[in-house]
Amino acid sequence: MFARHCVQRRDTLWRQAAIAAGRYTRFNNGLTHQYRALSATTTNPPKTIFSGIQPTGVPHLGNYLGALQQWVKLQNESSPDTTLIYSLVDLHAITIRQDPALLRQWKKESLAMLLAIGLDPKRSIVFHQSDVPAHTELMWILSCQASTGYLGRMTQWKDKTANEKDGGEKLKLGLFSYPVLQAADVLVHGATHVPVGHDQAQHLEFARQIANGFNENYGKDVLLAPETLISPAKRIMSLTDPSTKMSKSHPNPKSRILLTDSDDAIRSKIKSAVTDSFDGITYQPDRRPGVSNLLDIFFHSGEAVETDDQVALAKHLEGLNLKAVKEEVAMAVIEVVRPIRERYENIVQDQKMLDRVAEEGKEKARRSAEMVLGRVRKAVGLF
Ligand code: AQP
Repeated sequence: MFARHCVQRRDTLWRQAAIAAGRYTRFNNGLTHQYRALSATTTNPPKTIFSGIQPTGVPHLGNYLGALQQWVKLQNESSPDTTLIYSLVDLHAITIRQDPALLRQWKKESLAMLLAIGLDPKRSIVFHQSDVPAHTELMWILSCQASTGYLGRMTQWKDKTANEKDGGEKLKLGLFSYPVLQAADVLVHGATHVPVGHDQAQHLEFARQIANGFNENYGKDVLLAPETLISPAKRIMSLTDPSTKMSKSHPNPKSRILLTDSDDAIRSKIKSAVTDSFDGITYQPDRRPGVSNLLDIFFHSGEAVETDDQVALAKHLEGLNLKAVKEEVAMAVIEVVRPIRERYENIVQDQKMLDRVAEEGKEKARRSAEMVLGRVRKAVGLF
């Protein structure tokens, strides 16, 4: 009875939030098997999808296959009453010192890139995180609940502090506490589902725990613990060091394929990707990380590949040598990147349109965040 009551209450809250944000746009599309769970029937409450990307440079193939591609898929395949909110998380970007002029430029370019990959600002709310102060206000309130012990055990924090020799003098508070901001990003919009790459799964678990802890403390169903949607392309690895993930900030530009790379650049980066000297083509991520990463990239890069999984793909490529496999992989990646790059080159020139999209996104995202923040303020006694 109690559970049923909660479901109905959430249903109403989601609907109210969706109406407040003007989310009942008509949208027409079929659903793939993978995200069938997200199709709202008349009996299910509407879903809210939220995700973000840091504007710290041109997104790479790992960002695309691990996250952005899913954002577009969700946009195109979700039921009409699903709300989609995608943020350029510039406040996360400054947890590491950024050149202000460069950050400004990256913000603009990243917005253009989100449109180039296929996000439609009429259907999805696309906005800069710092345009919506509710994110930071909720972060502060949640910071007063968050355990420093839990934050200190986060893998990314431990990785970043592992080699620290001067007692943490150089480590900044923002880098330690950004999972709280990430939790606020998601919770303030009442997100039900968060599509991310595997590296973000632990942070999402933290967001769920903080939401449940908050609700326990305040005895109310104020925050909603979201589900994590891990993309099928969980973790695309660096081309030069396949033991680490492909990343925007890696010092070696050959380690990643950018969504703005030319066909030749893609061919050359894949050609020089680190592999091994074992015979044949096999999918063994532990033993053959480089070759397996190329198979992952190939498998997730195209509908042309008609195999069930990467092991089957390796079998399919059995007769080829590594050079020929790299050429195949490069062709598949070029097919993915080329149309995005071409759209991007046009969109990034249109400053007026980009300003308008950012402004509209800001207004919609502010409205979307109002309801949860209002409930939280009331729950903790701020009004
Ligand atoms: N290599 C990857 N494979 C699969 N998914 C990935 N993601 C990032 N790298 C990979 C997913 O992309 C989304 C946006 O990531 P982000 O920009 O917010 O931050 P990040 O995870 O720190 O990405 P980078 O590219 O490595 O940036 P830097 O170098 O600036 O830290 C997330 O959903 C992430 O999971």
